[in-house]
Parts: sequence; structure tokens; C-alpha cells
Amino acid sequence: MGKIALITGITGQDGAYLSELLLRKGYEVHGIKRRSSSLNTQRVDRLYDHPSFKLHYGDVTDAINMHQLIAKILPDEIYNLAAQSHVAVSFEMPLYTVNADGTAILGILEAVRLLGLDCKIYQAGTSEMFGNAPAPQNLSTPFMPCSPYACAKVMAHHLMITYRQAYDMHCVNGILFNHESPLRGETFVTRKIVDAAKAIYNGKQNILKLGNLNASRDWGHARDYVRGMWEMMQYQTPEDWILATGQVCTVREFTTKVFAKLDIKLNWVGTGRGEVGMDNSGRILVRVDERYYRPNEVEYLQGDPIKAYELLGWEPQFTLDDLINDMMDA
Ligand code: NDP
Ligand code: GDR
Repeated sequence: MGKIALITGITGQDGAYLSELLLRKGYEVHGIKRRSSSLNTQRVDRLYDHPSFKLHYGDVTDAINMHQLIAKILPDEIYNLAAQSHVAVSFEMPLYTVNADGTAILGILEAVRLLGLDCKIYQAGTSEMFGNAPAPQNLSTPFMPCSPYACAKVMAHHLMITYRQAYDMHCVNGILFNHESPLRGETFVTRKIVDAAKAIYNGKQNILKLGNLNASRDWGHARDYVRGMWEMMQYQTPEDWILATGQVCTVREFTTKVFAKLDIKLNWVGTGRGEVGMDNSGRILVRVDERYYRPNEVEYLQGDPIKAYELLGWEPQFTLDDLINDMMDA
């Protein structure tokens, strides 16, 4: 008998790649999809007819619903990927974000505890928990969350450790740095840049408007990161882990690289909120727009994944160039 996995957030970027990976490994994969007035399962539609793939309606903020589903599915592994995952949006919807990203893990932890299940739980933590703490951020770096999103994730992280210590439960925290792919949501900066560059190249859009061009991120590919999630869950003891590439690039550099793939050389002129990116003919293709700044900016994230390298043998297969090529080709 293969193992049974339950994935919350299965309709998101990581949920889709993780589903594929677990199905390849012979798992029966259950996922929670939210009821919405229009379809929200595009990323997993091609798995729909797989005999070991099953979707259930649910919402992680509804602890009764989570308890019922966990009691019915009896999973060996739960991957809690569900989140309101947009940092900027968390300033607009702080209470909902804290409920979904912080408090909701309690519904899962309590269900597993009360049902007495022998079930491993993975919590999707984030580099945002480090905020503006000095780089490179490692497992000893203090958390300095700068957004409602990051505060909620810090709470979930500590609840996992509390249940691990208090009840001897197999609670695994993955602290993952930014990871992208062709399945990335359209409003995250990498996908926004790739989509806009292509649309500008094809004459369908005039300009790309961005926020903080100096923000620096450690960007990897989601395929590498979901493999790391599974590897963390197979490790003999439940622990905290970091997955990152250790390589950093600014939003400005990322944008330059993407346009260069289309043979457009961007020349950056001006500073701060007046900066623009022009092509060789002087046409402005990129402009900074105040609206995309956040009330609190996280400037520089660079992860130190040494523990995962040494104990899991985990290593990213995709370089930043591979990632951009994959996103451009999609
Ligand atoms: P996405 O935003 O692509 O997916 C989020 C998923 O959560 C979607 O399936 C969404 O459903 C679901 N969801 C949101 N709210 C609820 C809810 N209340 N109940 C049930 N499901 C819900 O995120 P990613 O795949 O990029 O990220 C996965 C997880 O990893 C998230 O927790 C994110 O915070 C975290 N993370 C991501 C990183 C990254 O760089 N991608 C880095 C570090 C952490 P719907 O489709 O209906 O909206
Ligand atoms: P992030 O990803 O906030 O790091 O969270 P995002 O792609 O939204 O932003 C990355 C950096 O780019 C800057 N930026 C812009 N961001 C967006 N979205 N739109 C813009 O126009 C823009 N201009 C500049 C941002 O200020 C930021 O510094 C992602 C999410 O997947 C989280 O769920 C996850 O936890 C973290 O990555 C690690």
C-alpha cells in the first residue's frame, strides 16, 4: 500500500508540483480546494483523472471541516501549504491572513492529536519570517517579521515546535526562500515581469510598472523546493530546515535579464521612485510606481541551506537562468 498524503493549498503553485511528485512516488494524494464561483483548479486539472488523485472541498480556517477531512482520509503525511501568500495583500487583509496563515495550523495539529494519528505534518514557513535580519539568514537568525503575513507564519512555526515538544508529534518546519515557476501566480514579481516583457515585445502592452527595484531575493525553482519538502518529511526526526540557493539578485537585475532574453537591452535612468528602464531608442518600458511599494519593505533575503545540503543531500538543480528560461518558454 502506498502512503496517503493530504495537501492543503493543492491548487497553488507548490501544491501542483508536490502533487505530481507524490503521485510519481506512488502516493494516494488528497487535496483541499476552496469553493469559488469560478474554476480555481487549473494548475491540477491534468491530474484530475489520475486514480490516486482526489480533491475535497474545504478551507483551512474551518477547523471542523479540517477535522472531518483528516478523520476520513487518515493521511500518513499532511503538507500545509494553504495560505493567503501575498505579502502586500496581507497589509490589506491582515486579520484574514493571520487566520489562514497563522491560526489555521491549530485545526490540523489538534485534529491529528485528538484522533491519535501517526501522521507527519509539514508547515510551509518562509524567509519573510526573517524580515530585515542580517543576511545570509540561517537557522540561528532571529525572526524579525515585517508584515501581517510574516507574523502569522512565525506563529505557525512556533505552534509546530510547541506540538513537537509537548506531544512528541512529527512536526516539520520548512523555511523556504522565494521559489518561482511557470505556475507562479500572476501578481508575484517574477511572473509579472515575464508576462509584461513578453506582452511589450509582442506589442500588447506599453509599460511595466514595478515597486522597489532594489529589493533583493534568493530565487529558486519550485520543482526543486517541493522535492526538498518531501525529503524533509522523510528525515528520521522532525526538524526545522531552510531551502534556498544562496544566490541573490535584485528586482532590477531580474527585469534586465528577462528583457535581455528578448534581445531588449534595458538602460536604467534616474533613482528611487523616479527610476525608469529604457530601450536603446530611449523608449520607456519600465517605470517605478508608488502603488507597488509596501508599507514595510523587506530589502535583502539570502538563505543559507547548509543543513539541507549536508543532511538531506538536497541541492537545487535549476540555476536562475534555467528558471527564467522555463518561465519564458511556458
Ligand atoms: P499560492 O498562493 O500559489 O497557493 C496558495 C494556496 O493556498 C492555493 O491553493 C489557495 O487556494 C490556498 N488557500 C488560500 N487560502 C486558503 C484557505 N483559507 N483554505 C484552503 N486553501 C487556501 O502559494 P505557493 O504555492 O507559492 O506557496 C505555498 C505555500 O508556501 C504558502 O503557504 C506560501 O505562504 C508558502 N511559501 C511560498 C514561497 C514561494 O516563494 N512560493 C516561499 C515560502 C513560503 P486558491 O487557489 O483557492 O486561492
Ligand atoms: P515576496 O514576493 O513578497 O518576496 O513573497 P513578490 O514576488 O511579491 O515580491 C518580491 C519582491 O519584489 C518587490 N517588488 C514587487 N513585488 C510585486 N509583487 N509586484 C511588484 O510590482 C513589485 N515591484 C517590486 C517586492 O517589494 C518584494 O521585495 C513571496 C511569496 O511567495 C510569499 O508567500 C513567500 O513567503 C515569499 O515569497 C518567500
